[in-house]
Amino acid sequence: QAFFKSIMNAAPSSPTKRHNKISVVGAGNVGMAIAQTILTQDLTDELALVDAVPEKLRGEMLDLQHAAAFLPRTKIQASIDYAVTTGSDLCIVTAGARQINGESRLNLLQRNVTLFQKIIPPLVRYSPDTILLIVSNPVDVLTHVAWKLSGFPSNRVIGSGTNLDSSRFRFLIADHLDVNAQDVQAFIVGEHGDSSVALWSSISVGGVPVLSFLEKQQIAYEKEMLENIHKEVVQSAYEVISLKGYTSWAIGYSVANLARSILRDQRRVHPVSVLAKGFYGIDGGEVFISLPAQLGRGGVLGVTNVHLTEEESQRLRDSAKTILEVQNQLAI
Ligand code: 6V0
Repeated sequence: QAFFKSIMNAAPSSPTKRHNKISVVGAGNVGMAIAQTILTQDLTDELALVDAVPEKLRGEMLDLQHAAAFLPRTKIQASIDYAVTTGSDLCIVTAGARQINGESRLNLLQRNVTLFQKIIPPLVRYSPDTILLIVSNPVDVLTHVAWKLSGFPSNRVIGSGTNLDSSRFRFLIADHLDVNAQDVQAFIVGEHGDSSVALWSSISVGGVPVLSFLEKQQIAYEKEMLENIHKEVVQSAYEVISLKGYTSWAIGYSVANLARSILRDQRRVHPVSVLAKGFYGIDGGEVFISLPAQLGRGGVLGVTNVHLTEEESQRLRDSAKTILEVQNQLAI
């Protein structure tokens, strides 16, 4: 305080921007990549980390705090006690059980459901107005589980979904056409996983629709080439995991990008997992699946009415069916 004695009569500083708090549950590879991207991008005033392993959690907290001299000012806290998340505007869940050798995907999922039964209720209790952003896999089913456990309206429960798949897709298209990935508008929708759907009909680069441009110019393109780009997107997570053991940086940037749209009310459109019942002919149950959705301070503000070809909407409905089949086998 002594440092400031001479200017103590100055008008008290009034905060001009809203105070934000983000909590990240799960301080593993993905949670920490998200945390560090959020910090470097100055997206929050407070960051709370929660994990089940106290030593690792404290180690991660200290390691980030020690970077304070190089970062925008952010209060960083961590605890195994959910009280640390009190008053969060956004809670990001990345906690997940690891697959045991020979374990079925369904068994792993059931274990993650049990985990969510411990995680979601305290988050809701300490931050009743928060927005939940689910990242743990299988993300679409677990977003549905989180929605059920939270009792929140569906606009406040979002899954990171195919936001990452779409950025991989944009990178590959940009690489192929030798343009900037930020100029490529392209969406992968549906399940975050093997049955995802590439929306070829709506891809544009700098506002130019790609497929109709190629057709008008009579530039031959092979449907197979397009399918291969999509296959590469589906394979890319497996490839990164087989090479480095997990994925982290791209999911970190992708989730920070969602956090920015939500907390700064950017109203941008992202392919994320939302309650999709009734959209694009998806019926037969309450299912969370990725659709291009507008995100802002209220969470999901709407789903865009993008034109889908008959083949694309059929694939989307099939993708929803795949998720529902898994979901229906779960005990929540
Ligand atoms: P990790 O490195 O094993 O981290 C998981 C963390 O969760 C660990 O630190 C655990 O201690 C912690 N944890 C376990 N149980 C609890 C609990 N009850 N409460 C709090 N914390 C707990 O895994 P990693 O970080 O690599 O992946 C986390 C999850 O993200 C997995 O389910 C991945 O499949 C998923 N991903 C989702 C992606 C997406 O696009 N949606 C992308 C990448 C990974």
